[in-house]
Amino acid sequence: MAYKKYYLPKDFILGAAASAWQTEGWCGKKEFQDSFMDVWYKADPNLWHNGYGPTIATDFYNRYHEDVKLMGEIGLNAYRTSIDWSRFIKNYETAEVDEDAAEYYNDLIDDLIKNGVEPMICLEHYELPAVLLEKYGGWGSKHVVELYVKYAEQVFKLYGDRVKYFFTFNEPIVIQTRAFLDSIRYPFKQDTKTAMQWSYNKILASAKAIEDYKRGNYNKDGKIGIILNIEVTYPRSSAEHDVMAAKIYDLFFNRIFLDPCVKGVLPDELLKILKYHHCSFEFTQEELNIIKNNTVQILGLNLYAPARVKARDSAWNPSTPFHPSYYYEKFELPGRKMNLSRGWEIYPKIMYDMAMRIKNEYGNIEWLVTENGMGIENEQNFKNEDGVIQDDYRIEFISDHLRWLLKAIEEGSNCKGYMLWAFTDNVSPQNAFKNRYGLVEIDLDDNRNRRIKKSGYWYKEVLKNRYFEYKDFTPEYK
Ligand code: BGP
Repeated sequence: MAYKKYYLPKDFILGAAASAWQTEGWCGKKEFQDSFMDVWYKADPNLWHNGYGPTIATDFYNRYHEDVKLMGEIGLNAYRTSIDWSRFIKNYETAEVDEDAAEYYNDLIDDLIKNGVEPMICLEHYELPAVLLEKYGGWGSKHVVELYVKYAEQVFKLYGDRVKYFFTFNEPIVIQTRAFLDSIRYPFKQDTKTAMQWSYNKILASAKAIEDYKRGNYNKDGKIGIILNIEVTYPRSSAEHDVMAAKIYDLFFNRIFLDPCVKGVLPDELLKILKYHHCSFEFTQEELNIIKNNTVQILGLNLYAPARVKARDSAWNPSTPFHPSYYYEKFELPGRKMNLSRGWEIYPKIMYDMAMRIKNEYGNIEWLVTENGMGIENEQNFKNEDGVIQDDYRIEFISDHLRWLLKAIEEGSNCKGYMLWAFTDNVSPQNAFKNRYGLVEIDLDDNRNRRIKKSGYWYKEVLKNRYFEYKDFTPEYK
């Protein structure tokens, strides 16, 4: 098999990502500073794999110097994490900053910069303060939107001079979809209208934070965007009913955020369908103007797997509340390649297809792959005699996805970088440490000690040489 060299464009950012709640642990948090993730875990730790959760996580709060040093050694161009709103603020109504937390984030950011790693900061990676859920119903409340904007402003004021990349949210659709549409997660409600209101309010909150950021003029090189988990959506067939199913899926799970965040307008078709099913969200013209005038300056996309859908085969149960799957069913393509640990299809061409969509339908806006990666169970079985995990599958996964992305860039995509999920293994929602994602292992049997995996050494070489080698030919890649 012939191998080919794939070169990274000159200023292409090759980095890695994580979030506050998935790494930090509760150390340093005051008693009232629970986040949504914390109360979800506390509600029933048994639902979390082997009982692990955010309690200690990777103990990043105490070990960040060690981790940042490793990032520097590997030569990461950038590291994305979040600020935990629930930790950072002491009084959520006035947005009074918690000095200890502010000092910790300050030092983390400085340390990253000192080690040559560009910090990227996300303002919400599901870390909504739990008390705001209890008191106001969380993101369903416009008051919470205002509190978020006040909090965001404090972050900009403290770190905007040094942080050049801010993101208002990570995957803002996820919590309400799982909790209020699918009802598979805490607080286990089924309420479509609430789910839709959460989505809309987050769109509004994002636009308001962007407005605030632009007004503040914190950094002449600074940019602000949002991170979406948009899925490339393929219909089962080219038949009209399947294509329609895919269109509606795309509307509810992609365009609902993508259109307002990038184009400033909510899709009309979506509003019509919601009205028809009596689950429209509440909005005002003034809010729509704010959304229109404050679109993102950069877009982050988390790309893991495609969505494949078909028209429904079975009738809808009319006694259940409306769910977008009224119009579609998920479809499993026979023969598809799978990551069985996570249950996600592996289809690297999504990088290219998404890049082309952003180029052709979203004004070729500047964007980054803010997450892509491979979570694998029982990785300790892949250790060599020196104890180093031989994760060749991860190297293959990254290479294959990256080269599709590079092909898109050659064809004019405005993609500026690729951030692997994740730098170290960390805690997933409910799956906890089951599936390992990191370039660096967190050894739970050995005091959470860090050990670079084979993929970490490989990443280091790619970062140094600015190219990698991969098979010259696979059936679909031309
Ligand atoms: C993304 C989230 C991350 C991370 C990742 C891996 O959706 O932004 O926080 O968790 O998925 O998925 P999982 O942790 O479910 O395996």
